[in-house]
Amino acid sequence: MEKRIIHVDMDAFYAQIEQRDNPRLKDKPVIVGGKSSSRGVVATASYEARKFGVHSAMPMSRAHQLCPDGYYVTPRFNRYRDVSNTIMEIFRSYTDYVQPVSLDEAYLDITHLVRRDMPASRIASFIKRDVLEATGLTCSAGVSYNRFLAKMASGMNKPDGLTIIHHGNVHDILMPLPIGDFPGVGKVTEERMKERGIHTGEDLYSHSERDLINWFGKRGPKLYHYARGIGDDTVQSERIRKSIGKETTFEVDKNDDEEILAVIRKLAQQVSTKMNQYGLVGDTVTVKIKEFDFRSLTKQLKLPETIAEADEIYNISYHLYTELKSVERPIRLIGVTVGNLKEKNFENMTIYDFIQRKE
Ligand code: TTP
Repeated sequence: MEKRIIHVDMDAFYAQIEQRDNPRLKDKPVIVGGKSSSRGVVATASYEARKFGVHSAMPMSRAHQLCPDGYYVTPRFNRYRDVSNTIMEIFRSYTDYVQPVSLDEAYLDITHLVRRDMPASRIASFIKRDVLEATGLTCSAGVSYNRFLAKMASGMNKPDGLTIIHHGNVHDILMPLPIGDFPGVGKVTEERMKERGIHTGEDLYSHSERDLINWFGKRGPKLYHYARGIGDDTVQSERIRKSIGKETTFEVDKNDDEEILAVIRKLAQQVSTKMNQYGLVGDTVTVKIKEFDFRSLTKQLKLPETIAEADEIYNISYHLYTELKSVERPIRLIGVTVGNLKEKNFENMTIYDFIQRKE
């Protein structure tokens, strides 16, 4: 049966909270971020500030140039965490299938709640109402039959939007879409697409699955499906995650330490990004390898304190890898996992710990 998924995303999350808590900031260009030193970057900007061209991840010094009369605020992560807990509780009062993506964003599977007289869009409007009543904050919701379309929909009418993508409008929405707006198309893939003359959803749509596999490998089928509005519709409702891990299977077995370590570095970065998105830290690191003949080996280290940074995860993984890997035996898979997770104590956090672009 076709699913009904809602993606909820708070509008200019940190900035909206600051405006709510301090009425002087209402309707003003508010920029939440580090100090205007060279390292400071913008975490988020209120919609008023975005009119000046200020946006997330921009250096604060640049923001000051664009918006000299803006109201600059340092982030208060504990405050944001509290609001996050409140909205997640609201979501869970509707359905057990809630998958948080970050502090201010989640997917909800509400398939079982839909009735003829209770369409998914109405449920989404109730959720928006509850969030507003409980927190005084607006969010945007997207409703569709899979996750990527729901997410696309939530971004379409921000702020305070409610957008539905259904079979009747999906084609018209996807065809003109810039290729970089499709999931999984980062800067590098976008460039490779453009070299092939693929600039929009329509260009993507015009190619066969075989072509896309030839050009983009394993991602080919996914891209082919995205252009047709087909995507993953599972909402993972792990309430408490025990571990966060990433692994890579090589197309050809590998035995070169340098190459494998480069992959480990990437995996450590991905794990760290995920942990930061969920606001988690952990104190065990596990490295798994699968040798060419499918023999699986793992090694784990329990640390005296928790970590979440990519470099730390990498350094420990490096040691575990060198202990596991036999010189003579090429491997087909490598994985890095951080376990025994806890919520990060936002008191001790600096903005630099948190600024990480989302996937
Ligand atoms: P987003 O939901 O990506 O964006 P947003 O809340 O700024 O605004 P909107 O969705 O309406 O466009 O991010 C949620 C929060 O995460 C954001 O308020 C601040 C934080 N964040 C960072 O710290 N660094 C970043 O680079 C991004 C994108 C977000």
